[in-house]
Formats: sequence, structure tokens, C-alpha cells
Amino acid sequence: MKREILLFGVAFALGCSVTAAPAQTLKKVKDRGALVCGVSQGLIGFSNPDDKGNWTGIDVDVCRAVAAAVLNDATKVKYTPLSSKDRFEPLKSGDIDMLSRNTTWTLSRDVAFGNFTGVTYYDGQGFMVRKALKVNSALELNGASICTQTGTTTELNLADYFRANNMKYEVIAFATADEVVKAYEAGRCDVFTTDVSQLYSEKLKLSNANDHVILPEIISKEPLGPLVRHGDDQWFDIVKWTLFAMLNAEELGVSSKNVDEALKSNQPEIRRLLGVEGNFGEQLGLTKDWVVRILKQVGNYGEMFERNVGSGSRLAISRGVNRLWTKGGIQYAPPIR
Ligand SMILES: N[C@@H](CCC(=O)N[C@@H](CS)C(=O)NCC(=O)O)C(=O)O
Repeated sequence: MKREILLFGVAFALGCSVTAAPAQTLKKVKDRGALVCGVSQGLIGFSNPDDKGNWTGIDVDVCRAVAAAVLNDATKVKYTPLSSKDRFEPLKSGDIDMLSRNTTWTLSRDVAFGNFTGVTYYDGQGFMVRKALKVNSALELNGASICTQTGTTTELNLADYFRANNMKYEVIAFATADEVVKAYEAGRCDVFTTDVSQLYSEKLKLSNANDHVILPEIISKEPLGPLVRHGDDQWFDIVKWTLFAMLNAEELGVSSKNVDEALKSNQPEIRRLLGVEGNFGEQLGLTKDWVVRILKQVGNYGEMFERNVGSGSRLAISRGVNRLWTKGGIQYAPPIR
């Protein structure tokens, strides 16, 4: 009997703390008049500041899209640069409202640090080497010294790949990307490994980018996406559906360029997307025209991709698996209805 009362007490206490905990991030962001977004310390194409402190990149555009949806102003974002190792704690402590920092969705991170809201970029880990090494495949890297960054998924993948292929290696890990680039450039290691998109990005920082080559092997799955804190479902939904809206807009052919025209469309899916029909924005705690604001201020997923990492950018990465499912890729968003 006593034990039952005790158990009830514990369950009650837990129940109370669960109902009392919701973080009310939407209200916090609106009261503050700005979204606080955790980003990288500088990764071209994903989140990178210019010399005036203006941030650009896919991860930055996701923050801007959430700010457009919530505050009707994509510029109302405060960026908090975070290293790989220190990126999760500020989310848990409430110092940032979301983390949008080339972060791989894994089971343990999902359980320990927050809810992943979707995949902004399907990536995979690769290797970069000096052309002078005359290596054509990662399978020729037995005995290599390999530079990488701490606090990433990279180190484990590396260990798995070399063990699976019966090869030896020496890892040299650094806390920041700049240290990794410097060490690699100075010849302290033969190989630089991280997600392939990031290899493209860091390659641009090398003094003779053409002397280096990215090897063909992709050794892991790195689905990159934003995270929000556990325990605030409304905020989780808002960040999740911001990306879904950008993907759905691309699929329906609605972009920053033609959104005004599209508002007059008689296609039911476009009407629902843009809030001409239904009350989907309201269901999220926003207003009817939430997607119109995202599209006008940031654009659809394809525009975001091409501008930051694709054909309109210095990285010139081909869309690959990040094409929409209707175009042979795996980017697929659930419907707005
Ligand atoms: N996607 C991987 C790797 C992420 C990562 O931190 N990559 C480094 C490699 S270049 C990076 O973004 N550095 C930039 C920085 O630390 O600001 C993960 O989530 O662990």
C-alpha cells in the first residue's frame, strides 16, 4: 500500500513537471522581437558571416524563414556562433531558440539534446586529399594521418570505415574548423574528413584549392537539420512546418518571384499553402499568410539551395539526392491540409 502511494506520488510529481514545463518559445520570441538561432562559427554555404557581420547560408535561411513566419521580418534573427562540441548545451539551457548548424540527425542526439525538425540537406562523410598524393580512392588510405573536428559524428564514422576495411590510420582532431584547415594546409595530416558539403566549403579557404581533390567514397549518412528543445510541441511544429512549407512551395512551383501571382491561383493545394483557403497558419499559432511571408522574404527550398550551395553559389554543389522526390531526389514534405 505504502509503495503504491509512493509510486503515485512520483507519477504525480512527474506528471506535474511535464505539464508545467512547456517552454512557450513562440511567446518568448514574439516578446523579444527576435529569434535567437545557434549557427556554426563560419561555414560558407551553411552559416557564414561577412566582414559586416551579415550572415548567409542554408542554415541561416532556415532561421530567417522562421523569423519571417513568426515575426514577419526575416532580419529579426540574432545569430549565436557555436563550435561543434558546444552546440547542444545552449539549446537545452534556453540560450538559443533553435539550433541550425549543419547538425546530423542521430538517435542519441534526438534523445539527449532536442527534437530534429526535418532534413535541410542530405549529406554524407567524405575525404579530401592533396592531388600530389595520387590517391584515387579512400580504400588507398591505409596508414594515413587524418585531420578532423572534435564533437562531430565524423570521428566515429572514420573508425567504423577503417575498421571495416582493415586499414590503419592516425586521427588528429581539433576544436575548430579553422584549426583543422590550417593543420591540413600545413601538411600535418594527409587527409581532411568531414561531411562532403563541408569539404566543398572548407576547400574554398585553402590557398590553392585546385591542388586538392575530394575522393568519390561517401562513408556515412549525414542528414543535416535544425533542432528545437524537447517539451515545446508548438514551437517544434512551427520550425518543422517552415521547412515543409518551403519544400511544398517548390513542388507546387511557387517561389519568391511569382508568389503574388500564385495568390490568385485556383489550384487547391496552392490556395491552402498560401492561406487563401483554410486556417493552417492559425493552427500553428501564426497567421494565415505565414508561407507568403516565408516565400517573399526567403524563397522556396530550391531557391534557398541554389543561392547558398548550388549553381548560384561559389560551392556549385549539384542538387543530387536533395532534389525533390518528384525530380528523382528524396526531399519530400508532408502536405499542408
Ligand atoms: N554533421 C556533422 C559535422 C558537423 C561539424 O561540426 N562540422 C565541422 C566541419 S567543417 C564544422 O561545421 N565546422 C564549422 C564550425 O565549427 O563552426 C555533425 O553534426 O557532427
